[in-house]
Amino acid sequence: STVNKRFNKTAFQAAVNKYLVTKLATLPEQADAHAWRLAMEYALAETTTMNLLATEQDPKIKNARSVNYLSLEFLIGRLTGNNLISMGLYEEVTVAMAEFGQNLTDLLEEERDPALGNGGLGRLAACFMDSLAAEEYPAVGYGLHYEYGLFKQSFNDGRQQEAPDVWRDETGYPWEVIRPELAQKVGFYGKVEEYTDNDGLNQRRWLPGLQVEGMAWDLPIVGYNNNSVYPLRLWECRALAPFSLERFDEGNYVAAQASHIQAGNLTKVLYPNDNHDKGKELRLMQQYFHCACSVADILRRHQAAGHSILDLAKLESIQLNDTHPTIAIPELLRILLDEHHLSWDDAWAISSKTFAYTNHTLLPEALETWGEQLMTTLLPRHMEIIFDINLRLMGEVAHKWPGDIEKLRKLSIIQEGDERRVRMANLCVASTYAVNGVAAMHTELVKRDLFPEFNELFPGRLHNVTNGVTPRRWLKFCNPKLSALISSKIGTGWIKDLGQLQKLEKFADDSQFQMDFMCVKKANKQRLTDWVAENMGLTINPDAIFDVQIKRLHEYKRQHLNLLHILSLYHRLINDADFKMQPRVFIFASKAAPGYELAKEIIFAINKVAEKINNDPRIGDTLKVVFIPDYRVSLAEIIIPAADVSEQISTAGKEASGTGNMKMALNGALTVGTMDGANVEIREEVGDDNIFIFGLNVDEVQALQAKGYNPYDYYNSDQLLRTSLDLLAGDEFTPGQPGLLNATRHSLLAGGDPYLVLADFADYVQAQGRIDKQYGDQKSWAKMAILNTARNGKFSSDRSIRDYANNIWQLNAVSR
Ligand code: 26Q
Repeated sequence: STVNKRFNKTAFQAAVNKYLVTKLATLPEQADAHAWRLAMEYALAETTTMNLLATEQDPKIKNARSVNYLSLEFLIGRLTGNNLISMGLYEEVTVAMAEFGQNLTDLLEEERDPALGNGGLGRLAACFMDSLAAEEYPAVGYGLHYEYGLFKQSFNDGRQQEAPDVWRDETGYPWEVIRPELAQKVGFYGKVEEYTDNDGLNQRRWLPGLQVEGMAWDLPIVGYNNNSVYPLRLWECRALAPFSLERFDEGNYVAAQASHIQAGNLTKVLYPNDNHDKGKELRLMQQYFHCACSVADILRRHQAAGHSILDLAKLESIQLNDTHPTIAIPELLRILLDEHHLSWDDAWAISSKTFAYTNHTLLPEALETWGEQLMTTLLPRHMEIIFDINLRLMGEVAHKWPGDIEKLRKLSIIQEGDERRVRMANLCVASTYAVNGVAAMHTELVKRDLFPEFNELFPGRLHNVTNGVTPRRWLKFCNPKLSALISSKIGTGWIKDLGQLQKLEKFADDSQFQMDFMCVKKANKQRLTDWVAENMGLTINPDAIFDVQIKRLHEYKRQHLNLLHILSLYHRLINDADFKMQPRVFIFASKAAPGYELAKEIIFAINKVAEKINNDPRIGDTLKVVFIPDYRVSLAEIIIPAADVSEQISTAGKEASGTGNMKMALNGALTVGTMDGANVEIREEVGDDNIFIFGLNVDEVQALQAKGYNPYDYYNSDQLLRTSLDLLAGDEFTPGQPGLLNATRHSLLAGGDPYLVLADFADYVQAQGRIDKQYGDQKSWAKMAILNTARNGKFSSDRSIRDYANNIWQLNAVSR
């Protein structure tokens, strides 16, 4: 039976009134927007919580194969608007709240973003949960209930300032529900003991020196237009009170004591590093805490449904979102070996058929390794098991390549050196049944450059699953005007079947449709213009080209290449009377990891250049630079629909996929990009005429670096480049303080320019020139923009999830 009833406005309003009083201790006459919003969310959450439980209890679900998505990050963004759309209640609730004198749009603007992720990887996990629920593939998302999400960013004289992100209200977060009966205990430290069991068999067991509690919080992931609600289960770490130590020796007691305060706070804060591994003990503790709680919960569900532990791999698949939850593998093995007393072969057969791993990066500095010392101290039994896995792996390697020491060294899970380290990616490839890259090109590079030997040793294990984005949030919800226009032409089927957007192709030459499409774009640009005026006190021209680069700040993403182009335009506008260009607004939004000095310097440089250009009377409206602070999901929802140009300019071979590229193309922006990540597939879909590709490809990048790259070769021979870069050397943008922006310039010259910014500069400037020219022809620009919307249906996360379900998880949808 279905829990979804037709919307009962009177009952809903009564529930809102009830929560105003019982949860918020206020009355309708006194309530402010904040209280109204919370009461509304509590009222709506009644339905999602009931559906969550009904889905969980459904025998069809209990007996179906399901996937468990393990991720340290779920960058979900605001839930209310999205849930209203999925529940099909947007219009109804607009009316019901209006009768209280409350405007739904304003109420939705009141919600803070749960920023429980850094960037692409975390947002991908959120899109995947949305698509799992939409496609009704039985699923549980497992993550951490951070008290503080990614830091809030502000600028102080152009420099990034970080402040803690408090995403939960003092009264709680209406969409989440605490599940005390699902709480778990998690151990750390201690020792491994050998003992003889009742059958006289030698066994090993771990006696932790410290225990903490994992409390479960469920967020409802509401299936679009169906009755399925799956949990996103987030674990919160709590100190076990009273301080309880089972068995310990003197040394471990002290270690445990010292860590106790920390341990009680394990889930206080999300690590703000993106694509960089800072091997901190607390981070490893977070990872193990997440894995221990999640694996225990998976086994609990499996056994509560009456299934045998021996059938685990038949019913459950565990997807590891990067290597961050890798310790789930030795954790499952530990439970199978030490608690269920399975043989190694039986335990391994189950574990290695249960886990699959997604790789999101080739950057060496982002590949996780953990020191043996730390691992042994924190997780002594897991370290033993990792050595056991490696012993067998090395046996296989020696069998395949007899006498080949080099192969052993490359494939070993243990990296030898001053201190031995555990390579988490090697552990994953050796211990899972499927490994995937996140875009076609990335997967090829994983096979060719990262794991060629593994690819030979385990043929067929490496797959590609190209990333995608949810069309509900990234088109229907964030761009209501374009959604309405699309639906007026091709109906609403595209919302669940994004490939249907290709039906728009036949309107690409239709003058009326072109005008309507550009009219929607203009309205979205006006919305962003108003936002910038209101929040930043800056005036921009909505008729200018909106050129957008929104993503984490990283050298490989090359925001400084964008900056160099801006400097070249500034220079030419001032010094070349013949130089003409279409008015352009360059829009940045980006956070830098707090410890990434150069990234913060690049933010500072962009802000200082912006300040000067925006106030230069010689420039006027022609060139503006806006760095919008505190980039987050809800800001992306305003910027993306307003983008004309999408900057995807990473050094070829460095961006695994990108997903912002998909979002902007889908919303009718034209991409200027390198042959990197999913840009390659976007080009394949839209055709060479509808995208601006520039720069070295990955083979050329590798060849140039092999022969010895020298940035001065470019600096000395390209006058525009030299002039642009040298603008950063003086006090042009920092009056009276010459050299303040030198860090960025230095990194590109004496610093060696590791990401080949100078090598790609000239071609980038050319591509930008083509864009400028193209925009002058509004009709043909409109056509190209329409074709971008029409031809990017491939990049729905529904398609990604079906690829996973069919090729990796062997999962069937279960409709309720
Ligand atoms: C690791 C160890 C310690 C602390 C932090 C980390 C850490 C945290 C986050 C390492 C990496 C990340 C995030 C990586 C990430 O976002 N990668 C992006 O994943 C997207 C989804 O597949 C791709 O589209 C992007 O290309 C990729 O950069």
